[in-house]
Amino acid sequence: MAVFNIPAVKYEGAKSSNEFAFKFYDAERVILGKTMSDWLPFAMAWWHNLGAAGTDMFGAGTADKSFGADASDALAHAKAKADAGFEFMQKLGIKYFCFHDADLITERADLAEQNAALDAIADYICEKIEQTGIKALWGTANLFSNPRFMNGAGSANSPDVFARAAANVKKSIDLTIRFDGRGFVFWGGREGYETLWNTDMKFEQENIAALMKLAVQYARGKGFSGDFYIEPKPKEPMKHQYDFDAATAIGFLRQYGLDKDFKMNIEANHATLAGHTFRHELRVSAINGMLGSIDANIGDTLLGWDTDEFPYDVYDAAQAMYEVINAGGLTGGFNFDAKNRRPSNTYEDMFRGFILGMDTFALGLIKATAIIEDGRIGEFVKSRYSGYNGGIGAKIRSSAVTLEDLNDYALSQGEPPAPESGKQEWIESIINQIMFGG
Ligand code: XUL
Ligand code: CO
Repeated sequence: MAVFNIPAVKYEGAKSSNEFAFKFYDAERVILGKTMSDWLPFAMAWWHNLGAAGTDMFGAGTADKSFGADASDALAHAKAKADAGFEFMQKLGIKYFCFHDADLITERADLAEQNAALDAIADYICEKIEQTGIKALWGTANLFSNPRFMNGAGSANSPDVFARAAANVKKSIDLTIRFDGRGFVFWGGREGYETLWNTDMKFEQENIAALMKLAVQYARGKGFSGDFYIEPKPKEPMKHQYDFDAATAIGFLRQYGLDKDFKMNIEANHATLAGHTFRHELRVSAINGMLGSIDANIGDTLLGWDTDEFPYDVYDAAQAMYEVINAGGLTGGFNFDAKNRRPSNTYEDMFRGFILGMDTFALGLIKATAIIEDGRIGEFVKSRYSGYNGGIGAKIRSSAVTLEDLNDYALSQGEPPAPESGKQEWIESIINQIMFGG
């Protein structure tokens, strides 16, 4: 029996006034040699979509996420969530989901009981995967909600907590493999500190790396060939989190020899919390060969926390897609780590959120493609560096000069030619022309 009283969502075009239709996301439309659905492997976040009921610091939930089950019966509720989730993804044409172990079924304190409960719901989810072809984009272990992880997981001062975190990672890898996942995420929500007075930062970072190494060894031994991801975030819940931003996380991976197995999972709202743009984090990841996957959402410039809103800003999405296209696409996908606003509390709103997000990224893809095909900006960027194509520039690029050579060159040439305009305003008006010129 269907949970949602909404038919499958179809593409109807920009003029459609059907609120349950896509205006821009046309899965089969070919853009730059690939279909939209290949460019945009969308994923549903199990936790927000099937779990988050609108609770905030000031009040109880507003949405009913029982999906018709008795929420006190853990397995019945978990199955109802799975039923709702697969129906929802099928109706939207979404092929992937992302999950934490703890999202799948109510957590038990006892590890053996917890693992048995996870196995029971995993059997059910595997049947759904078999029936629908929908699978995991990535899995992860929730190493931040339970009070046992209050001092961290990999970074915990207690080896017993470290061991429990490792056990949860092991189980989450097993589930990810069973769900045919493309990747496995580490988001270090409690891997950081509240005060340096009580913290051995070096010790904690070495231990986080050790946990990641153990995870890689185990998963590779089980035949997992997907990517591992770090999902950087600078703060929240901790005052300072070690995976502050992409540059920091990449440095960490290189320091501990993890860079061959890991890439970045970049979340838009985490980028802005770190004082960067979403696009900046994508560029840093891409130029280091580590752009893996995206948690697609948006923050609010007036608020200082992770609001996890559905992305609606086409200008922002176009910039993101410009980076993604230039990087050749993602090996991961676009996970809507996004939730409805608290007053958007109906089942219909779940659809509205995804239609908004999918259309926003479809428009981003269309507009970024237009910017690339227009060519003016790409050409201009190339021409800005063209001085390096020959002469002294080519020698600098091929490391064929010494500092003394450059000194001699500078002496002989006199004052360098006047610098040329960076033409930012011209570029920005081209962007507006392409975005809004029809
Ligand atoms: C928290 C966040 C997480 C990760 C997975 O800010 O983004 O949901 O995506 O643990
Ligand atoms: Co996220």
